[in-house]
Amino acid sequence: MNYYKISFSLSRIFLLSAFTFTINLSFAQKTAISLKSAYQDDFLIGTALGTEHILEKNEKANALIKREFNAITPENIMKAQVIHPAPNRYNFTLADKYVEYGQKNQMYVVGHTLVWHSQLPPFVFKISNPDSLRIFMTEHINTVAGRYAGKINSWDVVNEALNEDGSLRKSVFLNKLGEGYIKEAFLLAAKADPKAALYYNDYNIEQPAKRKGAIELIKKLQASGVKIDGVGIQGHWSINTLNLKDIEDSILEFSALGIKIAFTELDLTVLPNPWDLQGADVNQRFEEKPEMNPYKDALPDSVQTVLANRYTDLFKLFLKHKDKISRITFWGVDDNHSWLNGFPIRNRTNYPLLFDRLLEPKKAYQAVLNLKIAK
Ligand code: 9MR
Repeated sequence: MNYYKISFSLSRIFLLSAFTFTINLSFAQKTAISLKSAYQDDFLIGTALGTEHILEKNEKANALIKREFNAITPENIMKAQVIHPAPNRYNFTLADKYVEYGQKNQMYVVGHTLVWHSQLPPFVFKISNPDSLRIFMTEHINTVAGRYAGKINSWDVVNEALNEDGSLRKSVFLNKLGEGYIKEAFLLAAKADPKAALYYNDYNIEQPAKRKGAIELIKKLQASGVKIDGVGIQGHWSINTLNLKDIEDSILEFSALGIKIAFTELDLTVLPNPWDLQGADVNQRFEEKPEMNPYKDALPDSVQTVLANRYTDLFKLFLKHKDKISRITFWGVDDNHSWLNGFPIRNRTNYPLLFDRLLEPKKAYQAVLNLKIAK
């Protein structure tokens, strides 16, 4: 082979590999440019929207939401306190916009939440007799779920009805209506919006005692003929205490009930938690101290890596059980928009999500995406 032939063959090899590289690149770009496209055959990928997102105030955030997510949950604006502030008075402005936003962007629209002991309008706590509370709950579900019937894909019908030991939380609903209120709520929701998938949603229900309580609750509902389509495991976890075994056991046990599992409010706190506080009981708040806010200016690369690794572990598990999982929703769009900057200690700088404060993807984002690109 003379010099020309060799160089011709070499350049062919070079061209060919450059071509293959281009093909690979465009394949990766086409199939995995975003979370929602990377995971399109597995489960929905959602985010919680705040008012600023629903009103499309920030162009970059808006583009990010549309690019990355195919499911949305309203972080606060459908809670009774906001949507039903006074007897017979409803405030649908933001909820209407939220539902429109989901529809115009072909997103899976979640309703959050119909019955919750927290973020209730003050008048509910003044109701003294059971009949009036029942009327409130009935009208609330009929009006809210009824208004968006056919437009909401799934409702968190009852939120956080359990204590950590698996017993029923002594909420205003349990105290006045007895445990039947949960069944009543599901029946009302099914009637008001027959097409919506109906979920029970709670935090820490991956942990054994509370999980047992949730399973009992769901079994009772099923035994009485109530439609329940899924369970929402919120997923407010920590990079230091993430318990994959509990999560996997929960996926298996809940799925054995014949319902879907959604991870509805996923975030991983990176901040110290000396009281071993877990979950999302919004009544727990603690003192602000500088040592409790160690990453005030930036997240060190080492912690960034731990966060990425924890998310990798989680998404590997989710993929392993993708047939049982309907949706993974992050509780916020970016680190700046996270309730964990204010809970359980106010004014901290937390980094629990996949996008940073400048709305740029973090190492954890790439890690979650890589699980799909690498295949
Ligand atoms: O993220 C929400 C935060 O902005 C509110 O102040 C808080 C009030 O209760 O609720 C937060 O969302 C909660 C969700 O609705 C239910 N599960 C726990 C979430 C975190 O507290």
